[in-house]
Amino acid sequence: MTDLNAIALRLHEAAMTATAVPQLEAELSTADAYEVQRLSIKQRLTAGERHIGIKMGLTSKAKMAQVGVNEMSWGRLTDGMLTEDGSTLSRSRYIHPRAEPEIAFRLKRPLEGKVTALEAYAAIESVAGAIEIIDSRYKDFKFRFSDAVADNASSTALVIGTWHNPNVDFGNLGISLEVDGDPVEIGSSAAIMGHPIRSLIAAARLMAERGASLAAGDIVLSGGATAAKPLQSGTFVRARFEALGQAAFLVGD
Ligand code: OOG
Ligand code: MG
Repeated sequence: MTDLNAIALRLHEAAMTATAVPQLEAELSTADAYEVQRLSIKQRLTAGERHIGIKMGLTSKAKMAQVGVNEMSWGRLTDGMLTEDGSTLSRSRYIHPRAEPEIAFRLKRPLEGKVTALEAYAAIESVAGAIEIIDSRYKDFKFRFSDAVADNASSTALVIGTWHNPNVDFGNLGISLEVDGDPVEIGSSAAIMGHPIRSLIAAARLMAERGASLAAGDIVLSGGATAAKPLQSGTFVRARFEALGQAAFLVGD
């Protein structure tokens, strides 16, 4: 029998010490991979961090192509991962961090299982442009679907821009990711499953398969609209979003 707790502890340790680990030897079942994820994030919750929502993974073609995995996943977000907009992120706390522009939702109602687009819209309190910082704990950022699920879908930090009223039409907004003012990735929120609302609907459905659901107050990250960009110390990373403003951070040592 695979010791899921041992794998969870290994991945948690890797995240806390910014040390890459080899890819898992045996391929976990999807159920086991989500259980490892739960057990690993439990370490953070036991240490005092608070669950704040979830992140969707691989909801755009650009993201799937970058990591060679074609299946959507989700991971758990804690308040320890929140980085204030405009602040400095310390590069040395991570292994090989990358930034990607995303749409963030904050919910005012729970969402569980199979929901319609209308129900998903009705649950949104506010919407924002965001940057997710991902940092696979596996060597060379290489993984299979189940490895990444166990590793909390590579989540490590998030920066959220100003929250907006959800009546902004966020289906096809221009997005650019800049490093030191130069656009390095250009895209649209439509790259996220054709429309980011579909990512929120998928979040409720995929979570239900694991006995989980979204609560009022939860944040949901849509998944990256473009490929992710590796972070270099001393640079300024900003994502600009049509109609939603921007989110930004400095990469420190
Ligand atoms: C997996 C996580 C994917 C996204 O936005 O698609 C993800 C990875 O690329 O490491 O966060
Ligand atoms: Mg992401």
